[in-house]
Amino acid sequence: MTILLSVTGFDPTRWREALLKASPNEQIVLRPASAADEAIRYAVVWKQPPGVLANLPNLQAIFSLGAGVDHILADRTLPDVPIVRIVADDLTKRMSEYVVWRVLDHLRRGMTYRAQQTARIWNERLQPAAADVSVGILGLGELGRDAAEKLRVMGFPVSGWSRTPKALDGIRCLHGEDGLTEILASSDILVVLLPLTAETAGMIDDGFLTRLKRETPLGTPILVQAGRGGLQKDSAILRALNDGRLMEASLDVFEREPLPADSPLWRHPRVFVTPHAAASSDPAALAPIIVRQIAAHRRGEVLTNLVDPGTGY
Ligand code: NDP
Ligand code: OXD
Repeated sequence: MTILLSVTGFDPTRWREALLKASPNEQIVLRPASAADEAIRYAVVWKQPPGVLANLPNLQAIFSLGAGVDHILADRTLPDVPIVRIVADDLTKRMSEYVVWRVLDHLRRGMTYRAQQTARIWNERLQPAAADVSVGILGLGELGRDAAEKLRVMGFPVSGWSRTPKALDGIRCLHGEDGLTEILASSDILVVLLPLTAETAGMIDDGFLTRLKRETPLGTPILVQAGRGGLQKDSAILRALNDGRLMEASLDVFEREPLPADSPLWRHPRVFVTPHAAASSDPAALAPIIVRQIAAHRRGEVLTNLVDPGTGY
């Protein structure tokens, strides 16, 4: 049986090796494939070039190399087969580490103290307690729920926002348009862990940023964005930083990636940039999960972590 591996944006070698290590008897082919298209039963992809999956008559499922699937669904020639996304402890823990890291760094005035260190300024800043700083998380899925729980344990009052209603211990759960208004108006630090879909595309715009709180214990609100760059208008975030609607931002994702060298976000003193690295997909941890799913499917078991093409996540 043959698995097609189609990857854009990074070298697929580590994935190929990890897939083969987890399943030595499979044939893994890279596009352009050397094997006949009829042999290909499964595709494992990250940002596959459009059309690559269109003419595989025996394709049974597509696996995303990450949690998000917007990169797959963007292909208008996609065949009508199930799409499976990554849900894995390894990925979830990495994202929660990023969120806790960024939230604590903002809480403990990391940006200010780094600037003070450069200028050799000894000046202790007002330090609110975690209990006095509310964190709102947009997206209460696999990643948002874990981050919410870890922040709650650290003493932050945490709210979360999702599309459908939720009930989570110790977390204020909001949904729908009224829920969005409430979470934007009440969060001191806003964390975004939403998928990119038709509903969420471009939502972090001027109007959204104007709905944020005016004053917080840290000054004005702080944005931590690790969902997808397509959710935001980079220029709107810059305007909000410059006119004081936002105090600081940690951005892991951008409208265009890699972030263009001339983007003012690179050199903004109150922006912390990471290169879409909040939760990297680690081949050694994730390839065995994909291979186990493929093996189970071949035994006739149902696939899990399926994407709903209707909602787009
Ligand atoms: P899930 O599918 O588990 O969760 C998505 C959450 O978003 C759900 O709570 C869902 O609501 C909510 N949601 C979706 N659409 C809307 C909407 N229109 N309004 C309100 N809430 C909405 O995804 P994950 O938690 O696993 O991952 C989230 C995203 O994180 C990925 O799609 C990907 O884009 C991004 N990501 C980024 C990484 C990085 O390194 N920067 C790494 C990994 C993922 P409901 O619960 O009601 O369905
Ligand atoms: C993902 C990502 O979706 O790495 O997993 O962005």
